[in-house]
Amino acid sequence: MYDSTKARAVLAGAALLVAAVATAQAATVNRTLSVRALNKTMSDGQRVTFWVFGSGGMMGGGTLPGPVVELGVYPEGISTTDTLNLTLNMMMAPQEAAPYNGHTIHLHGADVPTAEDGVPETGAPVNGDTYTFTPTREMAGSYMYHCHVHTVKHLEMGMYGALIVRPKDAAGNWLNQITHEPATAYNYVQNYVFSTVDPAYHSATGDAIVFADYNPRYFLINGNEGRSASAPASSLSAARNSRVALRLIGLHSTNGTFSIKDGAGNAKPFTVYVQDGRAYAAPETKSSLDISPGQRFDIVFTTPSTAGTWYPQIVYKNLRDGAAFANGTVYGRVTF
Ligand SMILES: [Cu+2]
Repeated sequence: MYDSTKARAVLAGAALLVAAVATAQAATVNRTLSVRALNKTMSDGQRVTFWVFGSGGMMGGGTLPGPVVELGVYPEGISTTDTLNLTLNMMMAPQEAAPYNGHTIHLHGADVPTAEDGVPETGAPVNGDTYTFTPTREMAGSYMYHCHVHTVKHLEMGMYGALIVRPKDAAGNWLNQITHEPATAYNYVQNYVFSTVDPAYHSATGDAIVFADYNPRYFLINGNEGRSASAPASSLSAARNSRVALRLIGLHSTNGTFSIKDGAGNAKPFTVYVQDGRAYAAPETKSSLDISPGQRFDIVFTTPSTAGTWYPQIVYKNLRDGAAFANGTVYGRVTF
């Protein structure tokens, strides 16, 4: 005979268990970033001073780009969510002269209260703060953080990093997917942070005339020049017939066209699942993608069944006329 009392008790017990798991899994991610000077010798022998974010404490170093910050979001039906508390430590931070001294963290593309937006013009403190961000599950994808003081200068000084909103399962484990949609699953993932450098900006201060004209000389992926296919900015060794996800994050101050080419120069297809932190209703398969400053695209491609090498690459282009910059192509590499 069917025991409805027992069935109800089992259901109630299951509901309690789900509630307990859901409460336990939400994470508060506390990260502290500091600002440090970083000297880098470029491919032409010139030394450029960057300002970069780092995770270190008082004397800790910084990296170009800054540390990757990851935040989890949960499957449908679970109401809790991770919260990021990102604190900017201003101890020993290198500074521009007044009135553009100070630094902030702007969580680009994230939906945050105005006071946490890191924009000095709307009242954000420029001497250190804690920036709070709680994403919803619809926000899975790639974002960026950067300093919003004297924006183009501080940004291209190196004050940026990747902010990744990643799906978790119901138990709180990371999923190797772009979103909760299983079609976005990957075997390998890499960030491709795009940026450009006009060294004149690095020494100019205040309202110098140099800021009227942006003339980049160095072109980067993940802080590296990668000027030829044989000396790529980023490389990955992947299995054949596997799925590779690239998180394309536009922190450059120019235009850029991204593609993936084989050794013979033929463009290979890839599928865009998420743009600017929002999933496409219908994923789009492309062989070329224009990426403007501030844009992000989460893409996946499948490696072939035969051995070879493909070259994800970006051609940086002038904002004014769309002309490709000399030496403005930066290569990545995927071998399989
Ligand atoms: Cu700054």
